[in-house]
Amino acid sequence: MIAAIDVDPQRTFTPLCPSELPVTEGHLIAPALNSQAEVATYRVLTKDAHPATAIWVVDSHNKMLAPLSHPNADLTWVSHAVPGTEGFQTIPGLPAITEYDHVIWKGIEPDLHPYGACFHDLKEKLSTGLIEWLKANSVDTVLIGGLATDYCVKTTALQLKQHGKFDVWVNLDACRGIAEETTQLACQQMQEYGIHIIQSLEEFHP
Ligand code: VGL
Repeated sequence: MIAAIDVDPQRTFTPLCPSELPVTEGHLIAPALNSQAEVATYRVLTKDAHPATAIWVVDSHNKMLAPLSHPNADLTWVSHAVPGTEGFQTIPGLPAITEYDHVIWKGIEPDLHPYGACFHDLKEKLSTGLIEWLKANSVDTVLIGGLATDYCVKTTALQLKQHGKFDVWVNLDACRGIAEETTQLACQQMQEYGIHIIQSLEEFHP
């Protein structure tokens, strides 16, 4: 069975929320996510859900990406994806969350800042249950899109490959990255682990 996974397609990662973590064109991926879901049996949504006062929060963009010596929060970020704010909402054009087959919220603990959707912690000890849910539903192939390619999409794809042993496909047409250089590196790294990186759904041949 195939599952389509929409990784963090939230307004916080789009120009609709310029004071959070706007990713160029992040708000435009809904049609590509909807198309990839049509070739899958299941559709899963993951969402960042962060407290506004988490330990990794800084108050301006130029203080961001500073390394933290904390076991479960590696970098500083501005506040983003706070439940109850616009940034937490999914981008326009996606189904209501009740239409998905499964939903994962991550990052709710104020001292944890996970990127991947499979574990609550950076050390990958505390499962969110995503891998277990996919296995329980006989999923062997996952088709991933979302935001951002170079952080949460990359880490989710790597976790699904390494810990779940799924056949993993990342559909770039349904993703956008924060920065060009880290996005290219992320694609290289994913390919090294045996993940299929495809430009569009036409290249999906499970
Ligand atoms: C993300 C940076 C910080 C992402 C989340 O969803 O890719 N990136 N937090």
